Amino acid sequence: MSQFRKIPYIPTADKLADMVFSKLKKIRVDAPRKIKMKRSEISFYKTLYFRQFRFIFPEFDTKLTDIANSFPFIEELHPFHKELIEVLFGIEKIRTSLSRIKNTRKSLRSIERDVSKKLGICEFTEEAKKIRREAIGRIGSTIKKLEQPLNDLIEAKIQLSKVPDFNLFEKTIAFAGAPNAGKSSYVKIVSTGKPEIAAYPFTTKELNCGHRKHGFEAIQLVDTPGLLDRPLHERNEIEMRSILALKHFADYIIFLYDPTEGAPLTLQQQLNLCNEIKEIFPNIPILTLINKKDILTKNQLANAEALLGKLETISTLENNKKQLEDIVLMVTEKISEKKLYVRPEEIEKIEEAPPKSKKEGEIEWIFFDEDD
Ligand SMILES: Nc1nc2c(ncn2[C@@H]2O[C@H](COP(=O)(O)OP(=O)(O)OP(=O)(O)O)[C@@H](O)[C@H]2O)c(=O)[nH]1
Ligand SMILES: [Mg+2]
Repeated sequence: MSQFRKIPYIPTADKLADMVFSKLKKIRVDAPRKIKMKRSEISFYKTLYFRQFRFIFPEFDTKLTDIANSFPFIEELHPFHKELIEVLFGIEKIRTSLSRIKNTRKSLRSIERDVSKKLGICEFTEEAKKIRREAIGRIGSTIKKLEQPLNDLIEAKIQLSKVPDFNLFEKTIAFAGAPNAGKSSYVKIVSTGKPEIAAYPFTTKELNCGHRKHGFEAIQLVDTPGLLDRPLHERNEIEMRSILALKHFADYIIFLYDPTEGAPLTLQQQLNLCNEIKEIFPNIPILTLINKKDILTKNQLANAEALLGKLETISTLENNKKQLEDIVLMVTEKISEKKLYVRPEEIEKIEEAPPKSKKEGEIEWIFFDEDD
């Protein structure tokens, strides 16, 4: 599902220019012959420059086409990815970056037409050199203008590649709660997932996914970044990853409360958070648990129960694996069979016109030989 990891290398604008211009040195023609020196010199330079341009333009065109085509069609993405792109970068921004790359191909074709015309009629060596210099300058600054669009695509590729490969057909339990509540610990103990665990809040910044077998089926367990007690519109990009994962993948949510003293959110704030989740996702069942029972004092537990009601207490520690597994099993059995994911109606691909025998506007380079 994560097509973003398959996107090939996207160069920065400088790197792209380097990649093409650095190959120019390898394009050579034989030195002019002495007998027809005067005639040959201009012929030599024209041949050389025509060869160079015949290489440069198609090379940039191919590279830009590859970059633009390597990015998945936004219309065809899963709604989760679409919303994530919207939250992280803005869909419009990505679309604009892609169309600027495509438009640059047109600009380069226009430079190509221009330079071919000028070089074709030029009669003096100095003039040919000037035409080449100017053309290289124009190509360079046209590519330079792609700095921002290319950087945007590189950033999008990096960020989106971090999203795990969610399986849309597996029953999915997502873990939610305040930072430091023990979500990653839970997922790590009961699944193949290997999220990072640390004694400070906001350890998890990306979504993590683990699996475990349940009879003949596999269950998906999703670890999410911690959430704060604040309304949806104030949530940052990291929290929005959690919200979108809950929205698009969770068949069941396990919400963990952390009533210990060092918890970054008070119990009241954690309760508000849980209520907010219930409100946003009224159709996703939630199991609420009190975590860290191994270090809870009697007082802390009594206070927690006074506020939250009598909830099952757990500790997300390896020595309590059995209880954690039993809870997952119980929740899994409550999840009804998954409906197969139906792709949104295939939106007609906006494809470029099929190539004609000779592309419109394509220059037919005239090959000058020094003997001509
Ligand atoms: N004593 C005790 N410590 C726990 C328990 N569960 C988690 N911890 C500790 O609490 C800290 C946070 O655990 P994590 O699993 O990283 O918590 P998290 O909810 O994923 O945190 P964020 O990624 O920041 O949202 C770690 O130091 C864990 O070792 C528990 O049941 N008992
Ligand atoms: Mg975590």
